Amino acid sequence: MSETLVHVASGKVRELFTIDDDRLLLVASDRISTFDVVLPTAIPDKGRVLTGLSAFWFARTQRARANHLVGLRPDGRSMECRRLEMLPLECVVRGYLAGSGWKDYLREGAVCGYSLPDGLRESDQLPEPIFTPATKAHVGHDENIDAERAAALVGVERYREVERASLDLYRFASEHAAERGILIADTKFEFGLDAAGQLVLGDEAFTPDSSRFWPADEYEPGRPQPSFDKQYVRDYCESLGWDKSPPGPDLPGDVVEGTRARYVEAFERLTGTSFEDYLANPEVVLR
Ligand code: PZK
Repeated sequence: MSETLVHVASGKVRELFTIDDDRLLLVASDRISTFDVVLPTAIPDKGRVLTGLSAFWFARTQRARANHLVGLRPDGRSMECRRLEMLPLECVVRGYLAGSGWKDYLREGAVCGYSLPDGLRESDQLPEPIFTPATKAHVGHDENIDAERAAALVGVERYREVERASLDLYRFASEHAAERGILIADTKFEFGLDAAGQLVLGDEAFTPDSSRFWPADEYEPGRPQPSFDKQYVRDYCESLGWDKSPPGPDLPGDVVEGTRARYVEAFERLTGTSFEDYLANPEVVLR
């Protein structure tokens, strides 16, 4: 009855293992990255919060779009997934102007070929959410690309399908989150194809690592927004004058505790489930 897991890939803060020919195990660690550097100090339970949030969203969107979730392990940080043929595209939806979208807008008045109205401020809500695909960079940053280049990577029909699926998912989750005081400024999906060639949502979904979560009560366009989850970490790192090259600094206990509390708060607000109940039985988020 014991199980042999073969390690297949490492992300910055997650690990991927093979269970068998059809299934993978996606394990979220407690590691945290900031300014693109993984810090030496872990945030206890961060991986469980992110796995629980992904599972919550997968369960709530499965009728609209199939996803790779097969089940949660009792540890709360490991998700059994269907093995897919992943598409070579980062599927980003932006509802607000931040990050590389803001930079591209300042430089060219457009993001991924969408020209936007003049006079937008940093963090402004866009007239409507836009699909802004990017290439998967193996080193360094993903590169934003226009629809034509993205369609060349996956085929024009598949491109239209991932665009529609991404926008539908974003509208659903951003409305749910906004009602609970969290703005999802933007988010990234990865899709794959199942054995029958059907488009399936993979990776993680609407976690604070794949999305920008902003506290709605502090929202004020015209400046960068505080991060719902990582702001204490960023502020602490900025206070040190760290040059943002590795290795990153150790975090003091109060920053660790404050950050853990923000992750748990995001989980509880979005899922409506106490984190304690999740730890006792992770499957509560699937109901
Ligand atoms: C897959 N990644 C990225 C994520 C890592 C690497 N369902 C799937 N089927 C096949 N492949 C993947 C998935 C998913 N999800 C995802 N690479 C392959 C990745 C997390 C940790 F190390």
